[in-house]
Amino acid sequence: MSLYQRMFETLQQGRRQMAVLIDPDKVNAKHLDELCKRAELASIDFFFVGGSLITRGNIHDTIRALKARTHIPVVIFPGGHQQIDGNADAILLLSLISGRNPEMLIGQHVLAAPRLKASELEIIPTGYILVDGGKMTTVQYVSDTVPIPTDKPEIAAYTALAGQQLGLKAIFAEAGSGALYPVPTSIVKAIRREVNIPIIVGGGIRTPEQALDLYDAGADVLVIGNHLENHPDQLEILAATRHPSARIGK
Ligand code: 1GP
Repeated sequence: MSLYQRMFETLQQGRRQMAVLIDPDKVNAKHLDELCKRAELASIDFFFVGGSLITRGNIHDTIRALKARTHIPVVIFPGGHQQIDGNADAILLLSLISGRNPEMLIGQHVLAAPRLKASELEIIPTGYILVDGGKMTTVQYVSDTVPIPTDKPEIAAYTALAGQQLGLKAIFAEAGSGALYPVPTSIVKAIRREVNIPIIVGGGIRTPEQALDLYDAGADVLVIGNHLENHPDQLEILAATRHPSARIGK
């Protein structure tokens, strides 16, 4: 069964999923060891690997290191066509549909196409939607696109619907790494009303309450990066929000 089928069937069963995002610039072997151990214990669903701007790190080394340490599927979350690596299990082939920058809508994809064809990577065509997260994030700057304002859920919803109508297989609503606040629940709810493909949400998620609210709003997969880089000990408590009983006892 493909990773996408598994993601889709899991959401149809009403089960929530979580991905830990690894930024190759910010990990070392010790950190990766700890995250992999904690992620295995917490049965994290995916590792996402990539970044809008990688300066010091090497994504290929990071993917190899992850594959050597864990059985959790490794999914490339690419900032550009250079980040393709056939050693991963799958790639979110992102088209930045909230923006109007042709390079991010189709340009990078043309450059990526021959290497993707030659690889055995599972391709998950994904509509990438940037939403304002309270500050200018790297993805916003590097992609040269304007995020959707937080008080415009209808724009986000119809952008997502257009993505689904174009045949995209998932929607990724993104506030940007290190955003001051995550994608608002009003936006996730509006997207949920319009699409029946998986909704991935990331950027600025730090607390179990934020995670629970986003799942309740309709998110299928939450992505957490920054916060776990600084607080790997929080992985278990964040992972527990996938379970419906997580609010009990609060
Ligand atoms: C960024 O959505 C991811 O692309 C994760 O964001 O690093 O803020 O958790 P954070």
